[in-house]
Amino acid sequence: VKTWLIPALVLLGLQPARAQNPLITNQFTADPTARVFGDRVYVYPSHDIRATPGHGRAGWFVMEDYHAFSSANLTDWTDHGVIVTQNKVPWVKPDSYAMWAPDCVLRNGKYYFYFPATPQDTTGGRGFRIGVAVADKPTGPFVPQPQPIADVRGIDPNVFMDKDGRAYLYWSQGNIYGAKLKPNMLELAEAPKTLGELPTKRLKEGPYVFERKGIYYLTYPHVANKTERLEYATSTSPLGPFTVRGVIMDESPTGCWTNHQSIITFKNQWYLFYHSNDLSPKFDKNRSIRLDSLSFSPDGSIRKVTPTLR
Ligand code: FUB
Repeated sequence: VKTWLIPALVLLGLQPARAQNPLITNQFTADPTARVFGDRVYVYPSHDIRATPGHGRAGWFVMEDYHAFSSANLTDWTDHGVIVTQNKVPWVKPDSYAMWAPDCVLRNGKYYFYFPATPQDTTGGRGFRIGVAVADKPTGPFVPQPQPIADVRGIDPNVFMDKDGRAYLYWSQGNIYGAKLKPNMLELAEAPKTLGELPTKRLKEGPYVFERKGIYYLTYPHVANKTERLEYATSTSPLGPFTVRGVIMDESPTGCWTNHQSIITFKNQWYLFYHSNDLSPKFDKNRSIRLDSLSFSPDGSIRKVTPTLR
């Protein structure tokens, strides 16, 4: 479609078809956390790469850094380049290729980027820790903190900023945990707790919390059958107790074992960001981020989202 024709087609109600999903085609991307900062949507995904001899484990997730992307129209995306890389974070085990699902939030003019990785120092236990890097702009430069967050072990950090100014950190380690953050955004203000009656069987991970009309929504991928589907629970308080409500997106029609979500409102429309394996149909550890619009029923329940085709 000629660019000059687009406004006329929109006016006539004939929205031209424009490539949308997957959002990023110059690299593999997964676990998209979308945030609205100013008049743009920023997306902070994981960055899947392929293992090469001596670099990462073949057949598994291989992730060494994070890029940030932004868009003013959800169609044209700018790649702002690498914002955090594994061998420049003091506490991360070199060449561990385990920079899994991140998040980024704005507080008092500073951008706080939360990311999981495997540490050099495994005193007190092996497994993932969660770190923070801080910047003055959403695209960095981000300065990593010298140590991971104390008393947190797990993956998939998510930070929810409530309207009263309080911030909460959520993460997963078999179960989903949450705790209030101190105003410095770098330390827990209290002991972690579980969040209520979530599914007890099979893996659940990737917490993402948002609030709408006084209802707190805890969304998470859960392996209900073979692959992860996106489910949600609600509460009247950010740390629960949450009650399971239903399914946001069914299991992958293309067999992608993981999914991972974030939900935002932008220009009066709600959107679900998630991932699939569009650019790598035969290897589901090389994923691609997607988005579709999302809506609510009058009682506040989330209407199920069907992934759009490419
Ligand atoms: O991307 C690596 C892991 O796969 C994430 O941390 C999980 O949420 C799943 O998407």
